[in-house]
Amino acid sequence: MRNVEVLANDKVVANHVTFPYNLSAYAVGYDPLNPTLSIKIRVTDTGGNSTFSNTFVYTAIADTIAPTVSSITVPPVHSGPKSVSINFSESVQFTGSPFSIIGAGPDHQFGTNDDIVVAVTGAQLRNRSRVVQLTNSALAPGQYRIVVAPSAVTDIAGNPLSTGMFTGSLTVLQAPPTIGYYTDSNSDSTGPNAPILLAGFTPIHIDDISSFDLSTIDILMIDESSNGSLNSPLQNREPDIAAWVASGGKIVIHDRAVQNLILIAGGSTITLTRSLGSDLNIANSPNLVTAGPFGNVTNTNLDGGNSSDHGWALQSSLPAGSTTFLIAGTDPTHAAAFSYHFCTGFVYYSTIPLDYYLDLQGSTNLNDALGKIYLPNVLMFVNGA
Ligand SMILES: [Ca+2]
Ligand SMILES: [Ca+2]
Ligand SMILES: [Ca+2]
Repeated sequence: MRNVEVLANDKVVANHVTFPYNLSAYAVGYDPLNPTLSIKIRVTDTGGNSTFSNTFVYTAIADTIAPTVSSITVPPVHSGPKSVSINFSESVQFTGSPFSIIGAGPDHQFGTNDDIVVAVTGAQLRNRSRVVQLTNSALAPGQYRIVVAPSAVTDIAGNPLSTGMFTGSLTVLQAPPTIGYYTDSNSDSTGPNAPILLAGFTPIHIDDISSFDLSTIDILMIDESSNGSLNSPLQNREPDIAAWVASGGKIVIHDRAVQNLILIAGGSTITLTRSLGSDLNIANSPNLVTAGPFGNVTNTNLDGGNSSDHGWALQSSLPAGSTTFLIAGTDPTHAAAFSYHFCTGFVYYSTIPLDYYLDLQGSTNLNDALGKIYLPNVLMFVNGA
């Protein structure tokens, strides 16, 4: 078969050359004195031989039903939706540039001084003219109104959308922050995935730290699973990671080696001692890590691990303004989990061998306490820091 045509009153109104030949056409040119509409199909083969279907006869009636807006949609894009689509009840046409987008602005109210006019630079008819797709600037999270000028949009018969101003609204939600995680010496591990999801964030598994683009994530989480030194791919990225944190990045480190990982985040003055322990205790109570939205870390529920911590930082060596959350053993000068600002960035560091428990190799109690309470609390805290 070469093509299939639809004829209305003996005029070709649609023609398809590809399977499955779903044809549609507008019954335009309605004449109230002669409302009869005869429809037939013509099929032509590749040799040029054609045949007609039966003729179907209908009595046409004028379209007096005004079009309506059935929905307004935006694609879910992390960087802020573009291309607002206005979906209509039927095919429409418009003249000029009748579409505008108004943002409610910081006060979340329309009609106030901080309202924002979003640039609309184009409007295209899609899906047999049932959709108008706007070309607009990216929409930051917030509330918006889509405004259509009066009478500027009509159906094909010329019935206007509305005699007044049409407005429809949409809300653009904040995309959840993304957390890139890398388990040094065991980069295949997906152990951090579940706690990150539980905390409401988007996990990004970093397999290869050597080429990873840090600008694509909000928080970098590094678990050192080696008891010795950093692997060379991570070592080679130290300057990049340090620069990223210094310029506003947030990093969460859990370090089995308790050696030089802290150097990647402005910790060169910190005095570390590597010593395996099984007794963690709360340093300052309450704090957002130990009494967070996912439950409480207590003086006992992280104890008894093999090990619970791999040592400590000397409290007096921590950068000015640090906060200590957990101590190793009962000596208050032995910080096992702490945070500090580094330039415009933020650092959370702990000597807990977290990778082991996120890979569910410890007891169920410890795996749960670290994966379902402690780490989600840490991530919420760091995200809000
Ligand atoms: Ca109509
Ligand atoms: Ca406003
Ligand atoms: Ca304890």
